[in-house]
Amino acid sequence: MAILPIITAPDPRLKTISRPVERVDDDLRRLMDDMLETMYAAPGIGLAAIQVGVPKRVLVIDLSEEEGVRKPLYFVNPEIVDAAEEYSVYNEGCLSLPDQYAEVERPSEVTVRFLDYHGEPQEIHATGLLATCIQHEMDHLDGVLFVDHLSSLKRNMILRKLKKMQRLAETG
Ligand code: GNR
Ligand code: NI
Repeated sequence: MAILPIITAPDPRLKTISRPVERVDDDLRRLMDDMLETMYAAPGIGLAAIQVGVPKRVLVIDLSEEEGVRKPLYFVNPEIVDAAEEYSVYNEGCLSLPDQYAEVERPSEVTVRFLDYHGEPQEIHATGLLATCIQHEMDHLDGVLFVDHLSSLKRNMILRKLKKMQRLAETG
């Protein structure tokens, strides 16, 4: 397994619409293993393939809180087949927008259809943080970042802060 570099904004690759996966094979499982290791190392609770530069409709999530107990979830070609009319607000972060956070409103519950690690079709009903995280990751598959849900004023403030931090990190 390998830890891959994570792409950060304003890299234009983050705006890519990722392509559906045609086959869940060993190459794809290797990518999912590497994504999971990259996510744990970051650390983060989710990661979409485009964040490591691969434009495939693949994401990994692990919300387990207990130290040393891993409960990875793998989603290939995920589709939201039902969403609650109720919304909930979560203070979101993103590994592609390091150290930036903002409250984002999303449907509080979603039903998601996808292929698992073995290519088997699955359907889950997600609530709470899992529902939020799945929607955040699925946005990445369509080139959307959490700041795209904010007013342009808030979005530009965050993107400017990020650029300033990146500049400071470069000049040391
Ligand atoms: O690690 C992450 N935390 C997080 C917190 C609230 C809502 C969404 C997320 S996902 C994020 C990792 C990431 O950027 N995934 O794309
Ligand atoms: Ni993200």
